[in-house]
Amino acid sequence: SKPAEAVKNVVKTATEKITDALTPEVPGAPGSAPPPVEEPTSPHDPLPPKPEQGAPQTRTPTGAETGVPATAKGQQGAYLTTANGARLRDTDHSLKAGPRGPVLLQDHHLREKITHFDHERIPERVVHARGAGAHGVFTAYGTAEAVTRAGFLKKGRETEVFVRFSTVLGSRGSADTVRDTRGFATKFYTDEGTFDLVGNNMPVFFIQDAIKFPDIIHAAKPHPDREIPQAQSAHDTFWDFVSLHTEAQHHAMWNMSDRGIPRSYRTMEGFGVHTFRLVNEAGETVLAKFHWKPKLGVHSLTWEEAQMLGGIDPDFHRRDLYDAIEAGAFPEWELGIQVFPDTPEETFAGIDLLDATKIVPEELAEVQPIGRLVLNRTPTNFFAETEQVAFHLGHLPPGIDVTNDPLLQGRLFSYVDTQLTRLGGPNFAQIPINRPHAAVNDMLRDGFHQHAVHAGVAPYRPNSLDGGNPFPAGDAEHAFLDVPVTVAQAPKVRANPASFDDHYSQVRLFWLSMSPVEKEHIIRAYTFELGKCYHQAIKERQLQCLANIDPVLCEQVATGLGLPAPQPTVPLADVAPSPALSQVGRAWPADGRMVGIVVDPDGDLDGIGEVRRAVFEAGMVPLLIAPHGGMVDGMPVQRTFATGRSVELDALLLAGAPVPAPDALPARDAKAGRPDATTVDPRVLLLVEECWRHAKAIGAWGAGVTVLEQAGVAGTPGIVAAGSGAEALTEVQQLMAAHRVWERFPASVG
Ligand code: HDE
Repeated sequence: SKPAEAVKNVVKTATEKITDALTPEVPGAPGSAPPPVEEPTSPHDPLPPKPEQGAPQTRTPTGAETGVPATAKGQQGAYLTTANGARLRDTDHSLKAGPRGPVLLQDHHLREKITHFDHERIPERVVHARGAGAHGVFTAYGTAEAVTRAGFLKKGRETEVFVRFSTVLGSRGSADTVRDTRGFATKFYTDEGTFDLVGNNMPVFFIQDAIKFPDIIHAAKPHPDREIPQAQSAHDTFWDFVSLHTEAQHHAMWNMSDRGIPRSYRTMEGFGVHTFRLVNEAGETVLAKFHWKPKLGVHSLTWEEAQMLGGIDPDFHRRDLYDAIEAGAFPEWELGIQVFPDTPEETFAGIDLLDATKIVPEELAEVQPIGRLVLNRTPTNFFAETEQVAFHLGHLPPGIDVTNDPLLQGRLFSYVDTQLTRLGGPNFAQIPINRPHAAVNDMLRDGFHQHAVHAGVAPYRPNSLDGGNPFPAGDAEHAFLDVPVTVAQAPKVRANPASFDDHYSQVRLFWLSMSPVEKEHIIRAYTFELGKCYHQAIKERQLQCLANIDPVLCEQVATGLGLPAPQPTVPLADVAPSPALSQVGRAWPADGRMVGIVVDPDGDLDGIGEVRRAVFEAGMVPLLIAPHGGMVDGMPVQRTFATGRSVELDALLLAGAPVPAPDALPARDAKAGRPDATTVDPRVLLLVEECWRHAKAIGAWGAGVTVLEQAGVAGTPGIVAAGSGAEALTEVQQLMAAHRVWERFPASVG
């Protein structure tokens, strides 16, 4: 069903449902099911599938609708069976020669169960191993019709999609919030064939030519001897590569910026990175770059939050995506394109469009919206869908074609190739999540895991035995068009165009586009990452690169490292900043933000219910935080002082000043030399201190105001001491539009 309808049909608002999901089971609390009293023993059918779990499991390997319910490939019937459907009496005891005897080789159930288990794992992706996926719908505005013949971009067309977000460097079990690039890969199941837009949350890449991909990845992955560090770029081999291959400097600075630690997958931009070629009905072509713009704005974590989350909630981004969709707070993006004339030079405003280390600033070429993506369904099974989904740059519908970008050209080879090992053979397109929604009539046959039962005898062309089928299609039948661009008569060389040698001007452009606070974060990130390197020569070489980008940046990082700042070896580029690159200075919607409300069950509870309701009404998620679980004044507690940490909150409201239990954390305050602090529970003070450090808005009323005083934050920017809960919330909400209270961060660089 359409997302809008789905939203309307839920009785609770999305954020009410998120709050329910975050509420531990408490008898009587809204949203929590009563715990099962005893193990159910009377046979009944498997649990029903989640609502709206239909495609793509309901497609055949050739794309036809089967009408088979999604569960058909999963569990059926009430009774335990073998893989072959024979019902079983016992799955807990091996077949033995007497209760104390040896296990018999004839125990086929034991062997089947253990053999299957032994082979449950497949190789993780060589990059982007850690990910989270979701289904959704893409609706085209029709604004791209003039430049592309792609049917799914025609006005009003709705196309099912599957999106997989990922980190790049870490293994499957690594933390979500590490400093890294994020993958943003979208599979559009169009009726003219699947289109995979396999992008990242950064618009540039480390290298210009795919032949260097194994090199950069070998350098960035853990060191081969000890296999550490996991999911990190803060180590010698990464900075060795980046400082020696200076084309990587631009992408490296994006990673060192706040873009490297997104707040949520829902608050990331996405970029196709390469320039593509679009072709319309008339055969006219343009060059284009794809952009995803998140409805909620572009937000990041602070570095300390990211590090804390690595321990407190390593699944933070995966959980956030799942909770939001399950609750009906569907994440949304607009797809946009920058369009450039398809000239023989393949440049725009002097920028080489085939160089994936370059952007075209939005101020020079506007991002024109062409459609809307809504993610509205979580996967039923992580392995079947998120793990087995296989993207490929060559999955293109008619109307979208590739360019000669040497990075793109290499990717066109790599993505199919890697699936052969990862998914065990050439038939991965028949795995349910990968099945096209367009009818398939190929001449590919046999191979491991062949699921189709192909009829006919003549999988070749031309043939006369299968009635000539399949037939080639033309324009009238929407055949894919390899745009007949002229290929230059040129000598075979292993070389780049000269324009690819400019490795610094756009890094400087990015740096100059940052606000002071974002610059400060970049300086700290470089200082941290290089500080984690062992070899001084690598630090010095990277400082040289920074000097070529900006002397102030270089000096600040050099000071942090305790090394001299070198002079630039190239003239500093004269570039105009691109304000669109900064995340600071704009107002964003508050939808789905988390607001913690600290309550004192023994104190004044007046007005808390209204504030909680007002948070819901503002489209945000309230989390009640109390000294213990259960219910407070008829409201369920989502977090206790033991389970709640500041990092999952976007703002904090203090409705009380809970005192510590007499035996709680004894010697702490005496040690800190502030005996007066014992009047407020130190865990609440920690919450306030962290929220303050991470530049979150904090509001208090009633007894809560004393907490501000005891935490030593009263009267500082972004702190609201109000007369009532309603007043506190209103002011906090205004502060939240800027995402953070940026003034609180020191910014030494103008
Ligand atoms: Fe990838 N990349 N890549 N990459 N990439 C893979 O394919 C590769 C590049 C990106 O959620 C692999 O199925 C080469 C740029 C995403 O399943 C592999 C080069 C961009 C994902 C591969 C690049 C990306 C991958 C590993 C240099 C952004 C995850 C598993 C030319 C535009 C997709 C797989 C998912 C995955 C190769 C560079 C994005 C090995 C050779 C540039 C989002 O085929």
